[in-house]
Amino acid sequence: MSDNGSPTKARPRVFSGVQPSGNLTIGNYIGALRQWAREQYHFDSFFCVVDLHAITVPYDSADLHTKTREVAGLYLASGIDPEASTIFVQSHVQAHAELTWLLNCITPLGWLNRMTQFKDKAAKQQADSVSTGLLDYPVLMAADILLYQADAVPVGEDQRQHLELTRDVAQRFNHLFGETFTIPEAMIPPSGARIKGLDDPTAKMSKSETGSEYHAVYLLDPPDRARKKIMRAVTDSGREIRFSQDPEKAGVNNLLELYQALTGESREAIETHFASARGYGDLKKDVAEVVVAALEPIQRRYRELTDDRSYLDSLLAQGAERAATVANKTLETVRERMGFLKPYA
Ligand code: ATP
Ligand code: LTN
Repeated sequence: MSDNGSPTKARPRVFSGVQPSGNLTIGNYIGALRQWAREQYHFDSFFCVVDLHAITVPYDSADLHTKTREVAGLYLASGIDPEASTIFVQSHVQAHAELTWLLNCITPLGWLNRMTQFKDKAAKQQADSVSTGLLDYPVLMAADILLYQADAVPVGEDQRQHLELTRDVAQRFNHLFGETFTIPEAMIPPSGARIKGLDDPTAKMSKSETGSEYHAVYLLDPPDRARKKIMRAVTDSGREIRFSQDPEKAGVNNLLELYQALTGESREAIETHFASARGYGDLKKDVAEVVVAALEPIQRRYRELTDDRSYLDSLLAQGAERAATVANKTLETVRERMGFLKPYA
C-alpha cells in the first residue's frame, strides 16, 4: 500500500463518466469518449455510466433504464476496449453513494452554490422543483473520482470547475484526516473540448437540450439525419470561412472546430481548403461528410454489440466487481480515518 491508502498503481489511473440522460452527441464523443479510447492503453482506466447523476433532474425511469445500456454500448462502440479498461454502472457500486455522504459533511455549502452548471440547470427549472441532488451533483462527482484515486480525469471544458471542486474537497479531507486521496488533474482535449449547439452556437451542445431537433448530431443518427442537421446549422450573413472568436461568426467557427476535431488537420490547412468554397453551403457539405464518416464505424460496432444483450450485461457485471474492489478499499480507509467503528471484529 502507498501512503494514501491506495494500492501502488502500476500505471497512472484515469476515471471518467457520462450521464445516461439523453442521446449521446458528437460533442460527447469528441470531448470525452474519443479521448478515453485514444489514451486508454497508457492508463489503468475506469469508465462509468453515471446513472446516479442522471436522476438529479426530472427524468423518466424507463428512459434511464434503456439509456444506461445504450451509453455503455456506445463506450464500447467508440473504441473502449473492455480487456484494457473497466466499464461499469455507477449505481452498481454502492461505495459512490456512501462516500458522497461522507464528503458532503466536509464540503462547505458555499462551494456548491458557486457552481455555474448548477446555476444554469437550476435556472431552467421551476424554483420549487430543483432537487437537493442537483446542488450536490459535484460532491457525487468528487466521490466517483476520489474512490479510484484517479490521477487524471478526461473531460470536456465544461467540467473544469467540477474538477477544481474535486481537488478542493480532496485537499480538505487530506488536511483534516491525513493524506488519503490522490489529487486528480483535468485532462481536456486541445481541440473540440466545447462543441456548440448547431441551432445556437453561443450555447454548449448538450444531450439533454431538447428545445430544437436541430440542436445536436447524435451518435446514433442515421447519416441523412446527421447531414440534414449540419446543413441547417446556424451561421451568419457573411461568406468568410475562417476560425474566429468573433461572436458574430460563432456558427462558422463551430463548424470549423468540428471539422478540425474530426480530421486532425491544422487550422491553416483547413482555411486554405475552404478558401475556394463558394459559400457556407460548401463548408456544411464537407463538415457533414466528415461527421457521417466518423459515425459510420461507431454505429456498425454498436449494432454488432447490442445484437447480443447478454454480452454487454455480463461485461457490466464484471466491471462492477472490479470497480467495487478498488472503491471499497478506499472507502474502508476513509471510514477508518474519519473515526467510524468497524462493523465487524
Ligand atoms: P447533459 O446535457 O445531460 O448535462 P452533456 O451532453 O453535457 O449532458 P455529460 O454527460 O454531462 O454530457 O458529459 C459527458 C462528457 O462529455 C463530459 O466529459 C463533458 O465535458 C463532455 N461534453 C459534453 N458536451 C460537450 C460538448 N459540447 N463539447 C465537448 N465535450 C462535451
Ligand atoms: N459531471 C460529468 C459526468 C461525471 C464525471 C464523473 C466525469 C460524473 N462523474 C467523474 C468525470 C469523472 C459531466 O460530464 N457532466
